[in-house]
Formats: sequence, structure tokens, C-alpha cells
Amino acid sequence: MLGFGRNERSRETVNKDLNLIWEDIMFNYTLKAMAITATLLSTASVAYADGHAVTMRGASMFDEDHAFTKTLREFERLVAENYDGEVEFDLRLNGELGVESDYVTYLNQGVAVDYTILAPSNMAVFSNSIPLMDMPFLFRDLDHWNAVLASDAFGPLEEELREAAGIVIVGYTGGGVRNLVSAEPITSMEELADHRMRVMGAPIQALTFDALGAAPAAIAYNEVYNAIQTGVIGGFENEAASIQNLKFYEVAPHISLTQHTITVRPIVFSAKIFDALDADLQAAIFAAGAEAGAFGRALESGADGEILKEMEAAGQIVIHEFEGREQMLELVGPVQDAYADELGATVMLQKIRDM
Ligand code: MAV
Repeated sequence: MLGFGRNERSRETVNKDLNLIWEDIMFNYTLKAMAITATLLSTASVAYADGHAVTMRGASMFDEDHAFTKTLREFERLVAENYDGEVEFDLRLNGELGVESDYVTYLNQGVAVDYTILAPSNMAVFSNSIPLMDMPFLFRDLDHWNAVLASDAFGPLEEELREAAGIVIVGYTGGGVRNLVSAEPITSMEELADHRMRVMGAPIQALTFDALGAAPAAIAYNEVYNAIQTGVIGGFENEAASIQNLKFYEVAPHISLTQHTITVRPIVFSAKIFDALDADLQAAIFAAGAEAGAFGRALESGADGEILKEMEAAGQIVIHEFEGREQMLELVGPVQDAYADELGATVMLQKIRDM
């Protein structure tokens, strides 16, 4: 794990740190890829189209109660309903097959996991442009988020992802609001200064929180709980559904309402598997992805505030207002502009902002 440091560091130093984070991520991916080969090839996912039932394997980091799992169940139900042939699903829950950063590799290689839901930032290892979809402060509010998702604004990113990662986006869920989650209260820009926090492994995530004065580091999701418990970091940022499902409140009970991200979570398929399916099943998957995505978005965005209240009422979290959100917006604007410029996505970003 790399990346902590003072926010006054020069851009050059930050870039060096990010390169190190990047190397760290790549190294971990290589190790994981080797582990997959060793342990999963014998149980590789199955997608026969030879007259037998097609069986596809999915993965969720959560149990049946989480919006992602419910969305995947709805997706499965709709695929079966839309398809004339026989199709079966084997959805592994509770992180049995790892976390999203593992699933990305599996999908790319066409082993172990055929379909799942992923944070765009967890796909950065294959495509530096895909994390634009979930960079902090991209959306003004839920209406804006809805308008962008109803448009074709992300079309070019989808194409690039298929090309670069071998991952097909078949729908969009999400709708959770990400806030700071920490062991101690973080209620102002002063308290955020030098706050050691975990971010997802996309450079734009680290650059954003660095610009806000925090000390971000990319850490795998399944290491966050322990890292907070042992004091390696002071917290992270996440949405209500996942804080509740994985009981992060046990180690980080303070939620600061920075509301910096409304999540976009593609429902994804391994292209290697998808391309081998018959055309009717592919069509059924696209139709199911669109409908299950709408189901999941309504579910998670509708429940987000309620879940926070539930956790508060149960004495699991303390909710804090955050002073300084306006300042945050000013600080991240130039970071977003520079990122879009680097990707050649300035027009796309402007189109999204103008919606
Ligand atoms: C939440 O559990 C989800 O948004 C999930 O898609 C992310 O991968 C995760 O947070 C995370 O922060 O890595």
C-alpha cells in the first residue's frame, strides 16, 4: 500500500506516488492472476451453447440483502424470462470469489466469473478513461445523474472498455451516495487535511482527494476494515448500502456528509464468454441488463437515506454535516479538467456538465 503524504507535495511528487500505486496494483494483479490459474482453472465458469443448458457464474461481494446482489438476482430472472433456451446461474456471494478488483481480471481472462457489478474505478488497471464515470463530484444531484445515465454520454467509454479490457457493459445500476467514513469525526477541510484514507485504485480518485488536502492511498476493499482497525488509515469513503452490509461502522462509525459521489455501477459481462453465446441469449442479456439496472438504481438510490437513518437509529453510526463542500467543488474542478484533457475527453466531460 502506497500513497500517504502531505498534500502540499508537488504535482510531480503526486504523480510519482501514483506511479508507485499503479505498480503496486499491477504487481498485485499479476500475483492474483497466477493464483487464479492455479486454483480456478479446474472450476472455470461454464458457458456451453451445444444444446445443453448454459450455466453462467456471477459474483457479489455482499450477501442477499445488498442492492447489488438483488440487482444480479433480478438480472438472472430477466435473462431466463427473455430467453427461449435453458440457462442457469451460479451466483457466488459474500466475496467468495474475492473483490471487484479481482473480478476485473477474471472477466478479462474469461475465467471464474462471467458477470458481476463493478465500480468503474476498479477497472482502471485496463482503461484509464473508464473511471471518469465515477469520479467524485461528476454529478450535481440525482436528477443530473439520472439524465446522464439516460443519455448515451458514456458510449465511447463502453467501447474503449470492451476493446481494452474485454468487458461488456450490459446495464447500469448504482445510485448510492458516497460519504467519508472514519474512525474519528471529519467535519471540515481542516480536519480533512492529512487524513489518511483509502481510495479505490484509480489515479483520478487519489488525485481528487489529494487536491482536497487528504492523504489518500489505494487499498484493496477487503483490506479496508483491518486497515482502519489497526490504525493504518483513519477511514475511507463509501455508500450506505455497503457500510451496512459489510459492517464497516464497527471500526468507522463517523459519517461526514460530503456527498461527493453518486455511484455509477455497470453490470458487466466477460467478452470472452459473451461472444461465445448465441445471438438470442446475447439479446436477452442486454435487455435484462437494461431492466435490472433500472431496478437496481431505483432500489439503491431510494434506500440510501433510509439505510443511513437505520444505522443511526441502531446506534451504529454518528452522522456529521461537513463544512466546506463548496471549497471542495472549487478544488476538484481543475483536477477533473486536467484528467479529461489527458484522456482527450474534454468534450465528453463538458457534455455531461451541460446536461
Ligand atoms: C462499494 O462497496 C461499492 O461501490 C463497490 O462497487 C466498490 O468497489 C466499493 O464500494 C469500493 O469502495 O471499492
